[in-house]
Amino acid sequence: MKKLIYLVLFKTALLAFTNVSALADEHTEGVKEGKAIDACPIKLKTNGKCEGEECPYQINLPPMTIQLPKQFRLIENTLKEVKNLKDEVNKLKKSCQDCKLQADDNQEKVSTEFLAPNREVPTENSKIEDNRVKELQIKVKKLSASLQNAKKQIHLLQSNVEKRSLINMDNVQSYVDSKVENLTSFLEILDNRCSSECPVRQSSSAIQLVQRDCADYYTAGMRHNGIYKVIPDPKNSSFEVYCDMESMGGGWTVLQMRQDGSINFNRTWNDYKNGFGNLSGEFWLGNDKIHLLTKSKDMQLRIELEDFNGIRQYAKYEQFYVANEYLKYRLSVTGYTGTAGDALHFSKHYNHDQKFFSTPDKDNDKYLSGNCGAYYSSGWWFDKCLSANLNGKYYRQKYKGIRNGIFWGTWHGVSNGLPNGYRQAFKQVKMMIRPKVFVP
Ligand SMILES: *[C@@H]1O[C@H](CO)[C@@H](O)[C@H](O)[C@H]1NC(C)=O
Ligand SMILES: *[C@@H]1O[C@H](CO)[C@@H](O)[C@H](O)[C@H]1NC(C)=O
Ligand SMILES: *[C@@H]1O[C@H](CO)[C@@H](O)[C@H](O)[C@H]1NC(C)=O
Ligand SMILES: *[C@@H]1O[C@H](CO)[C@@H](O)[C@H](O)[C@H]1NC(C)=O
Ligand SMILES: [Ca+2]
Repeated sequence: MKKLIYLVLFKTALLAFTNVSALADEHTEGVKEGKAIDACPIKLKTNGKCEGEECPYQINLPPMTIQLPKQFRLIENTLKEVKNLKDEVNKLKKSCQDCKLQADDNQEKVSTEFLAPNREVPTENSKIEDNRVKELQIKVKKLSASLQNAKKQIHLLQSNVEKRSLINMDNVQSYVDSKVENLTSFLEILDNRCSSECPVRQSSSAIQLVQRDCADYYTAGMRHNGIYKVIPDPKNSSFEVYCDMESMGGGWTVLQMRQDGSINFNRTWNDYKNGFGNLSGEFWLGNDKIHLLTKSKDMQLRIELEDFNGIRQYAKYEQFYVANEYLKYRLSVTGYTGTAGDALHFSKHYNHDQKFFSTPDKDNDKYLSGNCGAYYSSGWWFDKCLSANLNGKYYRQKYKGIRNGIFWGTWHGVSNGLPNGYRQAFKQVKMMIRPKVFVP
């Protein structure tokens, strides 16, 4: 019975086929085939050249609907994401082109206040700019190609959908995720490059010019002391800092301020990590922030001290860096000049350079029989223990007893000692940093 049906079916199909191919020329074949399929759901046709009975036959099945697992929605979403990424790349491309145009414009006129005042753009610079833009364009092209690739891969996946049982959805998902992540991080890099290489930026632009520290604000034309928001590392969030735009040429990011004793500096590791106090008054900016600021550019440190006799002196260090928390905020400080003396490198036995940060609740110091932070009630890069400590207690006048006040070991008269065992007190102390390359 079954055999008979197949035979009839086969014959009908064969008949249809021979009729069609007899009538059809190359041009109309598609249409006729369509009709044949409409008429009969199954169609047989010869495959290639053949002779007589030896013809191999091929069977074409009509369109089918296959229910797929709902995870395949992921692919759709990913496609959308890739599309978005591509749009972003195009935007970036556009804004980089804007950059180039602006660079060209700047050769003729130096206008907006956001342009670096001392950034002249003679032909040599513009060549460099040109090269950078070219470099960026190449990068963008590469990225586009990479995106295209990702798209192709996904299309391939889609067209291979019949073999879905062979595909582990988790693998597909993580593959696509990693691809998108790679592309995203690449975009971020491009974004950084573009914003750091583009001195002028329109507010309509997709990317904002990032102020990494107070020097960037100074360069952008800001001349008032006060609180500004900075982003030294685009991967981290922004935070506020106090900018000294008036002392010694301005552009200083203030790390620490002591002036009236209103803030207690006897604090925990966590407090020193995150910062404490009042940016308009006394404060410690915070070790994480200091790390980010000193990581983003080569920084110099300036320490200003004033005692209660009105004597003001300073210590400047050409290089200043604070490592991350994992490295216990290790201090790197070299290149002293100034009038206050180099108390951070006092002697072979008292040297704060390359020392870890310690607090009353965390002993990373070189003092084996105790915790300098607890003993002197402050957080600092203690050796064993100190020739300088700017986070000591704020005394309003000279004091006696344990030397736990603000201390600078090379201050005039300190080595001779004050009469009757008194210790020096400081009225004002300030620590601030500025990029090495900064030109006021
Ligand atoms: C993403 O980048 C990493 C490191 O460059 C690489 O090992 C990985 O294969 C990349 N993933 C894809 C899907 O390209
Ligand atoms: C510093 O803080 C610790 C812990 O709160 C406390 O025990 C110690 O007395 C404080 N030191 C001073 C000088 O206030
Ligand atoms: C911060 O310090 C400034 C100046 O000393 C003061 O005017 C302001 O009230 C302080 N703010 C807070 C929240 O303590
Ligand atoms: C920067 O990011 C790291 C890691 O996410 C975090 O531990 C650190 O606290 C952040 N720093 C600041 C200043 O937000
Ligand atoms: Ca110790």
